[in-house]
Amino acid sequence: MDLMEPFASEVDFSRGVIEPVGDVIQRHLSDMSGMYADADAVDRILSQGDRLIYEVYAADLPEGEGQVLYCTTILYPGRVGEELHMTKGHFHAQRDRAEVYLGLAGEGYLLLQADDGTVRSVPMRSGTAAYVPPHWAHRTVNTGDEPFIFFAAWPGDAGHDYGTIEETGFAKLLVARDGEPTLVDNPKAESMRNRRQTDG
Ligand code: PAN
Ligand code: ZN
Repeated sequence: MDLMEPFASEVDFSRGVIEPVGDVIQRHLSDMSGMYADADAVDRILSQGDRLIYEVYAADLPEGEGQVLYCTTILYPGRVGEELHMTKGHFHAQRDRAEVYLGLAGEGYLLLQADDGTVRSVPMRSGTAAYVPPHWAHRTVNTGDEPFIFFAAWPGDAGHDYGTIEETGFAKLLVARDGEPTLVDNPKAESMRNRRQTDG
C-alpha cells in the first residue's frame, strides 16, 4: 500500500480562496444561460457582456473510493431578472453519496431536490454546517449583497451528474420579492414535465 502524505491547506474565510489550490473553476452566465427562468433577462445581460456568477477553488486531491474531496465556492451577489444568482446544481453520479457544506461568509440558501421533485431549502450563513443527504440534488443561491462563500467536503467517488438538472431544472426558484428571498414554482420545470409526459 502506498501511504499518502498528510497535508494541510489554508482557507481564507473572507475571500474564499484555498491554498495550495488544485483546479479553479469559473462559471459565467454564458455557461448556464438556459438555467435561469427569464431568457429575456439573460439575453439583455449577455448583450452587454458576460457576467461571473461563481468560482470554485478545489484542493488538489485524488478522486476515488476512500478519499474525501473539498473545495470552496464563492457565489457573487446579483440577479438574473428576479432570480437570485445560483450554482448550476447537480446530483452526485453515485446518488447515495452525501456532502457537508460549511458557510464561511455572506448568506445564501442551500436548495435540495429529490427525484420525485420534492424541494427543501436550508438558509445558510457564516457558521452554518448544512448536510446534503444521499440522493438529493443540491444547488446554492446567494440571497445577500456580499459574496456567499462556503466550504464543501464530499466522498472521493461521488462524481457529478449535471445533465439531469440541466434538462429539468429545479421545481422551485429563489427570487427576490420586495427585497425578501422567496421560493416560487419554476414555470420552466412545469412545462418540461408536461412535455415529457406528452412525449412519453
Ligand atoms: C460543491 C459544488 C460547487 C459548485 O462543491 O460543486 O458549489 O456548484 P456546481 O458543482 O453545481 O456547479 C459540491 O456540491 N460538490 O459536490
Ligand atoms: Zn455535490
